[in-house]
Amino acid sequence: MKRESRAMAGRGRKRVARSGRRPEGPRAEDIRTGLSPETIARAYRDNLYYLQARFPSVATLNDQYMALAYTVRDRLLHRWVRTAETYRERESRTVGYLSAEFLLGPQLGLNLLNLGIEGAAREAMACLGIRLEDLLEHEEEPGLGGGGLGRLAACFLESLATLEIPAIGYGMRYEFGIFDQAIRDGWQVEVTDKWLRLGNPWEVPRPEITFSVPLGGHTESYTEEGQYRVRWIPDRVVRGVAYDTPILGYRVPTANLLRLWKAEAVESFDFQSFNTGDYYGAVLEKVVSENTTKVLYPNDGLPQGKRLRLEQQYFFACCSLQDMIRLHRQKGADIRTFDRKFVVQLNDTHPAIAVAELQRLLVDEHRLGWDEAWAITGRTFAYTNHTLLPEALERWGIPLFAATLPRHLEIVYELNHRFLETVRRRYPGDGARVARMSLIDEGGERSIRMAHLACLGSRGINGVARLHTALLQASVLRDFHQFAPEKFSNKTNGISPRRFLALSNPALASLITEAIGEGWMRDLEQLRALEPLAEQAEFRRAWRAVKRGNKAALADLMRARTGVGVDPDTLFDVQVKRIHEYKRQHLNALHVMALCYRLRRDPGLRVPPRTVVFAGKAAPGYYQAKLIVKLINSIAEVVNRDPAMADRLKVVFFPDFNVKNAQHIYPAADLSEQISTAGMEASGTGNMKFALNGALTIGTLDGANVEIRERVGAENFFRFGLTVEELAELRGRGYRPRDRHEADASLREVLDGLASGDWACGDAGLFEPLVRSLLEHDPFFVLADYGAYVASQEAVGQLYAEVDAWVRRSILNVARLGYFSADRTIREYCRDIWQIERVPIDLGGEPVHCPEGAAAGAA
Ligand code: NBG
Repeated sequence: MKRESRAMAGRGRKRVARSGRRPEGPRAEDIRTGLSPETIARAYRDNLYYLQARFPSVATLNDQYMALAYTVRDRLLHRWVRTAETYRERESRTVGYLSAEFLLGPQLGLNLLNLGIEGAAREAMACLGIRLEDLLEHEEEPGLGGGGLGRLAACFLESLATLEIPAIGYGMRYEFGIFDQAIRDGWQVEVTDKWLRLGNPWEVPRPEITFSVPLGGHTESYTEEGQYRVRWIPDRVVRGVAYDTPILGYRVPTANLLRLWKAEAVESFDFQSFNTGDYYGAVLEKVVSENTTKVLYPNDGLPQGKRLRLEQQYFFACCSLQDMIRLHRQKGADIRTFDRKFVVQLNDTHPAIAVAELQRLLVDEHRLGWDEAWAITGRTFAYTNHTLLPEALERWGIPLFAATLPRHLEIVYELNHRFLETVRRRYPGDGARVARMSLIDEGGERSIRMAHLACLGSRGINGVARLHTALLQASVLRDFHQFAPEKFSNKTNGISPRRFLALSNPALASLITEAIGEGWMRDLEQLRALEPLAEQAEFRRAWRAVKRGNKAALADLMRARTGVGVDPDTLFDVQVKRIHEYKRQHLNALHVMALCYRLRRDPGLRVPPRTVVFAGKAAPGYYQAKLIVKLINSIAEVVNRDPAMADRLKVVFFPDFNVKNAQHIYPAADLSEQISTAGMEASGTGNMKFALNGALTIGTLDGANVEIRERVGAENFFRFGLTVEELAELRGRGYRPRDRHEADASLREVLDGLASGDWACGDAGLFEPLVRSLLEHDPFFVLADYGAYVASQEAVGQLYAEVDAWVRRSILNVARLGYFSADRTIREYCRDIWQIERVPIDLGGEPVHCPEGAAAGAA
């Protein structure tokens, strides 16, 4: 049936071709590529019947969603095939973006937006009695990432496609993504994320694109034509199978490839075992092999020293490199020119093993000499560091590494030997430096420093915000920076304005577009044109109405999810991100408790009513973070039940923070909490998402906050807290958190209340570990910044009461945020690191998006 409809579409095309001109009147659209509402409706019905074997009167919401998703996917495939063809013909230089995580978020809405058929699809669905919104809400997002790092990778892919840059994203197709978070009795409970349960309409499996990944075993040396060679005899082989997802650019024909690897057994069923009655043994290999991509490690910014994690990293690096080599050699190119075709970006150290793997492939498999191979390897890679936290820098213990990757261990030793020779020559007699720079950490259990391997193998090394890059060069990678300063640069992160403004906040997007045109969607700096409008009362009124509407929508959603009702006219004070002590959700919590005490004491206190919203997942093994989740929920219990707080203070923990929920939260925030300890947050990107949606920031001078404040203007940003230098000085002097407790009555009241069980139904022991950590060590300087934070919150309250002044600042924040577009970041990577240029795709005269007017009532 399917074939028939395709053939019919083909016949139509042939007729046009033979007569040499198109039929008169509106062109007969291809059911798989046409963009008009009629064609979309026809294609939807076709998919429902022939792909899903369903008919409308029995179709479930999921069937409907799938039918529309397939309809949209067809339109992507068309662009995707043209893109792939063009890159192949032109042998375009391509970036391979290697990332253990791609936190894509829901696909349908963004693809409709980027195709320019949101209105047409809405109309098509309406004709069939279906609300597009219901389908969008139904979609389950691929949870293939845990936090900022994975989401950054997803924004980058979207920008790369929008900028028409040849790129392939490479990662893993985890069967279970980041866990879903449920809250029971105030505690986080992790629920398996079965995102593939109902099928994934966006991916195309490629069973014919597979690579073998050897693991374990030992090595043997031999001589071949007088050359010393090494052979790796693994004791296990896993197979990687490609699953492809098209990534469409905004209103351009470019659709790039995201290729995710799934691990499979080479032999999934052993008949010998089965025949001898060993039914378990018959499928053992399948079970063990598939474990490799079973689950995403949910540890944003924390290391995970598990064997499986090392296998995952090697698995996807190995498949991805083999695939790039295959693509490079498709047209007979020499392996020696590999680095002219591909530049490989390492997104943090998770794929850093690729450095040793490429060297192995070139030397052992492609028979190049060591030096020649190393020259190619060193020109291929570039490395982005995403964290300074020493405990988050990846290392692999030598015994584990040797047992898993025996050949790579030899390669690492050889690389290290040669590298340290050059270090010794450069710095004669400086043994301490040699030990510091070594790829091997000799202290304690000997381990491999993956960041050092990444640096050694890369021609470009970058941090993700100006402050972070400076600190990187001064601390964690100081020796490497001194050794090769020319390799270092900063690339301040950015976000996709399509997803995080146009799609998430359609009301604000339309207001902006009405005022300044739609050019901002591909050139975010154009938002500057909003600046003068901040002075127009009419525009401010409209701006405020949009925010009010978004807050009302979030209030409804929060009531549905948590049962807590909140008033959209209160100040929405929001902190959403992974739960981590350095991000200091507990600092925010202390302020809420203090505010509650004050309001109880002084019912006439003139501060604007607040709704404090938290959301975020804690790593399952991170006890203190989970206790912070419990603390927030306990505070919410107390505050929301207290009649004295009614209409004055509410606290909500919004469960299961993910991209989909985030898209409802950012547009509704008045105040964005970016309160990490200075020097700890590499960049942050939530800070940009809030500000782009008109929230004002309360924040420390950390990560990209520094640059955001500079751009929006210090007067439009609530800055507080110690700077990196002040903290260093305080550390040097000897920080005694107990002194703060002594000196500050408000802090005393809050911490003593917490310790005495005031916030835990009298259970004094519950939050004792938190209180003790704060009083005894306070490694993240919560108490040191407490006073300044409370004072800054006071200033927030005062300004919020002056409605006009607040709205004016909100507009200015948005107007000046253009720099933080991921498009700008990607342009910088292209120019400074990748040396890649755009390759426009020609769709042969077909419209790239739905022409104006074709979709009456388009949003
Ligand atoms: C995170 C940082 C964030 C940063 C993102 C993206 C890791 C290791 N790092 O501050 O903590 O915004 O990376 O660069 O997840």
